[in-house]
Amino acid sequence: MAPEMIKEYDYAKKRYEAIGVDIESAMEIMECVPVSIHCWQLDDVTGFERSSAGLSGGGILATGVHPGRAGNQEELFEDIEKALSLIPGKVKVNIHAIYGDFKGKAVERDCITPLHFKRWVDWAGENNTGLDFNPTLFSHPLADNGYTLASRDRKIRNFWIEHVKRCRGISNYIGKELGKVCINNIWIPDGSKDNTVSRLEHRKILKDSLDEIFEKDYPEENMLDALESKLFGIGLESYTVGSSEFYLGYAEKMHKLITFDTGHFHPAELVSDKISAVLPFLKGIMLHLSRAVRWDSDHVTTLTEEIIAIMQEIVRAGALGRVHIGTDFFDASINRVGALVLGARTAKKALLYALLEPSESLAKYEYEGNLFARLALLEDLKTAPAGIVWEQFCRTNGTPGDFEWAGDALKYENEVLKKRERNSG
Ligand code: RNT
Ligand code: ZN
Repeated sequence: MAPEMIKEYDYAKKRYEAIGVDIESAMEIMECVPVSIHCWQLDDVTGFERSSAGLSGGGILATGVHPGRAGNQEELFEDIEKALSLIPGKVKVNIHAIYGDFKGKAVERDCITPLHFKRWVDWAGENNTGLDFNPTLFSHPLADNGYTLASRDRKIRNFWIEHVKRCRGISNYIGKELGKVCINNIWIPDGSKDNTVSRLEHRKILKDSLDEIFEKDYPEENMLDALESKLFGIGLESYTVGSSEFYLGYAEKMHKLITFDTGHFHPAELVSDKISAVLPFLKGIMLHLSRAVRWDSDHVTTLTEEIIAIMQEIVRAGALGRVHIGTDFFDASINRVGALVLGARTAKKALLYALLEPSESLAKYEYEGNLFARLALLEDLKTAPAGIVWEQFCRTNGTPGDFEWAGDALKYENEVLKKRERNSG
């Protein structure tokens, strides 16, 4: 370490020690907690199906025509490896069923097998990362009429039930092979643009479909099931079958994880406050960190007060073992690799910030009813030297620090992304 870095780090250490925070133990925890980065930021949720025309339907949308989208497995691996080199500490990679190794063949979604994901498993093994998984219930003709698992049409429903069952099997295979749990997160686009009268009917159908999907048990050390709710999607403004209440009820009853996507709630609702509300009842939580801007739920995650509050709630609850941190956004208008790295670094930075909290003093003030002292400590913490500790975390992991990594991402754009054939979108 350069002498000036040592000096800065010692200063930060003393400053935190003075308020009862041990930065070394915060760093140790940082080394153990992975962030699951979503691969679909790198290709605008296009995937590798032969017929793939890109993201369509389901009320989600990637906007922008920035050059350099990953167009095949090699390019995607190349981009993820670049991202890994710029994200300090442990990472998992979150993939979707449409990213299978289909070798140019048309493989229907109700026919995918673990073999289609062997390449991912080999790659993850070589790169020492875990993988998470998602069935893909959008961008498909059988998802075009608004309903998949909640469809009244038995044929449509069966197709998607089979798809999700296979995805659970694939997640089990991935987790077993890698020796790291694979979370299979189910999000469905089902809903309607306008006033819907059969609300209960579709929800009962969804419940029955899920019951059928979960008939088979897999070892928990290999795979865990998660259910992701949503408030609404574009073109699906009036009715969402998989609402928050629906999945909370289901997850509690069936011992599943709930996925909180930070863009999937009313703007006045806070995911940070939902964490402690569901932990007494649920098996665990998967987080999709994103940033909602007006009607879009998928802007790049930045270090907002809410992202910090989410991490503080996890740390304060001692729930790092039950809350799985991941990102989920799509921005096709800027350097895609840089955007992914930014979101992942932010998630980790927020976690570090939360770990640098003098929990004993704060709790003591609260028990004593000294609420002024609690407020003053929380306020002063906002300008404590967390950035210096973050720099150290980057350095010990051989990763560029702040004000350096973005230059690397830009260089990669100039040297690699801009040279790709499909030069826009
Ligand atoms: C959509 C959900 C879902 C997707 C991915 C692609 O609103 O957030 O998680 O973003 O499955
Ligand atoms: Zn999501």
